[in-house]
Amino acid sequence: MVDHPSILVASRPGYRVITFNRPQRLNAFTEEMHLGLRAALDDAQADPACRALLLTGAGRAFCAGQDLSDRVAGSGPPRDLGQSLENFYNPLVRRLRALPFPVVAAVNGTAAGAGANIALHCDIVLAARSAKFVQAFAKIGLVPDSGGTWLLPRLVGAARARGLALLAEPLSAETAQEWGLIWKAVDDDRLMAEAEAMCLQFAKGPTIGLGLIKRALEAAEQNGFDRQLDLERDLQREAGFTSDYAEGVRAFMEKRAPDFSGRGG
Ligand code: T3D
Repeated sequence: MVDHPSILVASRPGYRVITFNRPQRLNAFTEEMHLGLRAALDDAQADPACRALLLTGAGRAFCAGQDLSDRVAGSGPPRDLGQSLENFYNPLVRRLRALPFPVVAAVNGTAAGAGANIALHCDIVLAARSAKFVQAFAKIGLVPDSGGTWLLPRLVGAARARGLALLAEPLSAETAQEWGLIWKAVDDDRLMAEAEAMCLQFAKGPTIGLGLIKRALEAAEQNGFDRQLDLERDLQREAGFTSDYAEGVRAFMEKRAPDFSGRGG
């Protein structure tokens, strides 16, 4: 299993915990960290026993976005930041949204810049009550990236998206919950226990069905009503042929808990 200095991976029954591990820099991303995360995601996706993922940060932050220490203007030509998005951030957030199993973010502290948007692309976002979300980009003259300009208006509406992006002020976990930006704010000392319990629940779930739910909701961002109905028909057909669906119905009729395998066929 991948273990990079800046990306720690722990295996649990049915799921993995990936921890951003550069606490002295509030887990800000370097190229090395991107490569470590990419390898950890490849590894998790290739493992049929991995049915959910938990993302969190070491120390007092979740992630402070891009590490700015090597972005200070020097004597050479200015860096092409579009290339950085093309090579690293865009593939990462596309990947997170497309993973065929649920991804839970346990936002343990500040999530800033791309770090905030990476968290918000996860399927379920739990945040410690002390955590904050900061669209920090405007403070340094940048545009919210990693899908931020797409995601924010969809999650919280145009007015709040504009305020968050243009003012770049920290938003508390509780307000984030109230606004519908995240699933839930939880007491700091309960965060990891709640996140792990949720991953365990997903790891015992009908994985193919859960992946199909993700696909349906993803497509709904683009589709009109009729197209979405057609997609639901197709995905329901696929779900209806899984052994987990048969088990789910059997368990319901027998008044017992289902024992989902997470496999198709
Ligand atoms: O460049 C590209 O590739 C394009 C892509 C860009 C994607 C992006 O994410 S751009 C946005 C980058 N991130 C930021 O602008 C956030 C910068 N950080 C902050 O605004 C604040 O640090 C926080 C709001 C996140 C937290 O504030 P606070 O007061 O809790 O902590 P602090 O004292 O500012 O930071 C603690 C240390 O972490 C400090 O180092 P020191 O003084 O103890 O040696 C600070 O410099 C360091 N740190 C925090 N964020 C970053 C960082 N070092 C490098 N890069 C960071 N992003």
